[in-house]
Amino acid sequence: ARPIRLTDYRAPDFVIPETRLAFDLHPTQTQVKATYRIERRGAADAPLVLLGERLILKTLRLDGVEVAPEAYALTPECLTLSGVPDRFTLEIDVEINPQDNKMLEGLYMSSGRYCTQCEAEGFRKIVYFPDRPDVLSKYTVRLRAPKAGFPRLLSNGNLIDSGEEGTFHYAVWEDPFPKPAYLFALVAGELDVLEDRFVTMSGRTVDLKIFVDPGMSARAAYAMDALKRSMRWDEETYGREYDLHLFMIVAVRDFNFGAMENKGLNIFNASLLLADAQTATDLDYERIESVVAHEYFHNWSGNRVTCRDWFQLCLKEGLTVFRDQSFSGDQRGHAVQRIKDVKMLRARQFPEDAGPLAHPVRPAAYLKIDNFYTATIYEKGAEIVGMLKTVVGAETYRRALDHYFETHDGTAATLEDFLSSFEAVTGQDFSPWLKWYVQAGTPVLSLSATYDGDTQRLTLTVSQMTPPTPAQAHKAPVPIPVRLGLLSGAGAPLSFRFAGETVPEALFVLTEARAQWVLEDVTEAPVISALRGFSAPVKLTLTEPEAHRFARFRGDPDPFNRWEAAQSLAKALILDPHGAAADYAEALRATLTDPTLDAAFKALMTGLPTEMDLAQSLTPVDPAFIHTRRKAFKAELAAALKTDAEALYAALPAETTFSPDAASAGRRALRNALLDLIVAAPDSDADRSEATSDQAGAQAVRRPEGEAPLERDAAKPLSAKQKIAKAHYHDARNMTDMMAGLSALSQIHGAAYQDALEDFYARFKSEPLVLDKWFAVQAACPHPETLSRVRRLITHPDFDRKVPNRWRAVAQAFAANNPAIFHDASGEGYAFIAEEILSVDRFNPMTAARLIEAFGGFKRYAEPHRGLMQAVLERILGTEGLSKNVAELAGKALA
Ligand code: B3K
Ligand code: ZN
Repeated sequence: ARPIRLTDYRAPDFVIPETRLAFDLHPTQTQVKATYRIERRGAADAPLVLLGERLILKTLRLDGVEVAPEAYALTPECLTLSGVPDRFTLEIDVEINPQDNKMLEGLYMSSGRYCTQCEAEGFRKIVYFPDRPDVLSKYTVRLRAPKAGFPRLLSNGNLIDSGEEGTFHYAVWEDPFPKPAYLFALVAGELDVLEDRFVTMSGRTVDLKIFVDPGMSARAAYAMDALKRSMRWDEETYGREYDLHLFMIVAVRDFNFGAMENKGLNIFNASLLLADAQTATDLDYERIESVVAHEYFHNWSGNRVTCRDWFQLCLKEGLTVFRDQSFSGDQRGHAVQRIKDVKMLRARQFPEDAGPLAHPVRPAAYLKIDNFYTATIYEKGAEIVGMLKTVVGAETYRRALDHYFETHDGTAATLEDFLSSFEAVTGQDFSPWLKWYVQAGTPVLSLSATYDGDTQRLTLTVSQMTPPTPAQAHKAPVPIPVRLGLLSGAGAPLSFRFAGETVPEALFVLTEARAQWVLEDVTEAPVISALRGFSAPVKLTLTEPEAHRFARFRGDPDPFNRWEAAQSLAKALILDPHGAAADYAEALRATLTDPTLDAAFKALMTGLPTEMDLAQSLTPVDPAFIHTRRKAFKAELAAALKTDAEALYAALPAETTFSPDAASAGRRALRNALLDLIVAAPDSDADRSEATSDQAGAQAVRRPEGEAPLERDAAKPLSAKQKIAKAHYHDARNMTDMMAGLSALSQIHGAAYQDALEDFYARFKSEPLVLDKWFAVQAACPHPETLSRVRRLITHPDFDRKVPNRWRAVAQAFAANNPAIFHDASGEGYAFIAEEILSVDRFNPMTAARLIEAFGGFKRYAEPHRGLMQAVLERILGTEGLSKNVAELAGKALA
């Protein structure tokens, strides 16, 4: 297959100002009739090329006259008409089969309902069209279906007509805003609705409707609340008002990813929309809030101003992620939000940028654009917008964005257009920022300091280097904003003079490969607190005594750097085979007992770096060493803090009434983080007998299928921590606490865990979203027995590969969240995931391909992992009938 390249971009030869679609919905034989008004813009002899896949072409009429088969060319991917006039009307009738569509792209059925997913290239699976984002058209859509079973007929825009035809009915929708085909959507079926209203800043009333499975509308209340807050926030923060009279969201169970911003008709994965205390965790609430906001914000950043081509994907995604992160920060607190966002960036984007799948935020070529909905495009893209805001300041940023939205409204724009808006309002040159978009790799920022006590001068020498990445050997410097402050040796803030002013901190921007910054009036040899708030997505190296990190851990006024200091200390101590936890425990004790810090922040401070985080700091990666060392360090930390943790835990009783607000969620997060620490403590002498359960589990891997787990053979008394975890689970009044209890039990393993799993299943077997959690917790359990358990889980009657949520609950949870077992030296974990990828690739390549990432960094691993992972990738790549999606990623991973 030939890659698509950015440099090959050509403006379309034809535009389609008007599109009329008529759907006669049928599970296996849906008839689609399209009528386009077409105008030539390119060369007089350019043929009209329409894209279409898996369509049965019925008729083709040009200006009302049937086109003879010899006048057009048809291939499995396109329909070409030569010698067409400069202006004409084209009518196309096709037939499609939604029920057979298990790739969940185009028009498909989910739980007996019709729904669509068009981004990026799904519209061509509905009807022939120039399916590219720079062809914007005004849509009028007629839907027709039996009244029975399909009482709701929804599409984009406003409902302009509806009526009945015997046992059938129809609805006609008109979207007044020209849009690219990827934003088209329809939904038909039986749905309950939760309704509300929003009055916009100019006084227009917008009807808000959230459609869900019958009986579930109460669970949409939180999403509705989040939607109204998002609408208000975008008005207040960006001056962006909603533009239609109606805004609809539909929840579906079968969805390849999170949600989709179709104009006026967002479609969501039900897992990111439905919530109540009994079925959703605080993390679910948090994600619902941010995804509802994200999709809503796309109405401006993505829909009103869209992308010229898919290479500009980050124009809408990076900007919209930055907007949703700012929103969440305003709703829930910026310090905690920033830490969570950076954790996510480091967990997903940094490894991507350091491995064979590294690509620029604006890639130069692709085989399947689906493969580029990556952490780099989304998260690194958001970081670039954040840096721009940091350097120009909040007020100028707002003016630049106003300029961007006003200048490009109704058009398909590029990243250059985005940067020119900053140039327009500042008069400065922003072209150096383009390097962030076109260069892959995470820059390394090195900092060293010399202090002269006589002159009270601190000289900082800074330099940057971006490592080579595939197809990019040499990198130019990028602009790096560095927020920096100083602390005294005792950990108190230390002001200094810079550029003639005495300041508590300063913002420097490194634009060259190296620079020196001189800080004056520095009254003592300071502790440096650099890159505050993680002011740039770089890896900072700063050689300094351990005591400096402890000083920041204890008292950096910048909460991000306080957390960062703790994390970097923990990382160093865990990876050092002799690292001891005593000092770390002291500093954490001070944090946990500090009354000025909020609970959510303390919860984050209590969490140690994950095994995935640690893997990034060790070459070659030895997953078993990381697992063992982390467990040992955590046990030592937990033992040192046992009394405090238990007292703090007891002082935070479970709340009897549930509120999803940030403060309540923060208290639950802290209580659950304490539980996690408590169960990590080694057993006391009285509980020693329990220690055998680990060994029993290890043997269980080799136990013949169907035999009862060994640990259940003998009824052993529960250890003290098992009792705590068990009580936590059974006393839980909400899903957050229940899952925390279950996951604590999974860490200890043993009979109490198995009992809780059975109890959980019995309670929630008819709640698919909750059952996903039941599968996921088992797949992520770091006990060796999990290797055989995942094989049993895929034979469970509730397991279904065709439902992406359920499949990910096992496959993704295992491959991404269970490094110790996924990387088992036997290679069984790799083999399991390879088989899963290949099974799902047969019908849903987009979803299957995402799991290739699990093998992406194989070259960084020690043997036998490296060789085993390589063999698995080779086996995948050598499989006959492999999709383009999986082939592209597996091929790159091996290159
Ligand atoms: N724009 C969609 C993502 C589409 C993914 C297609 N493979 C959701 C979002 O980012 O808001
Ligand atoms: Zn998005």
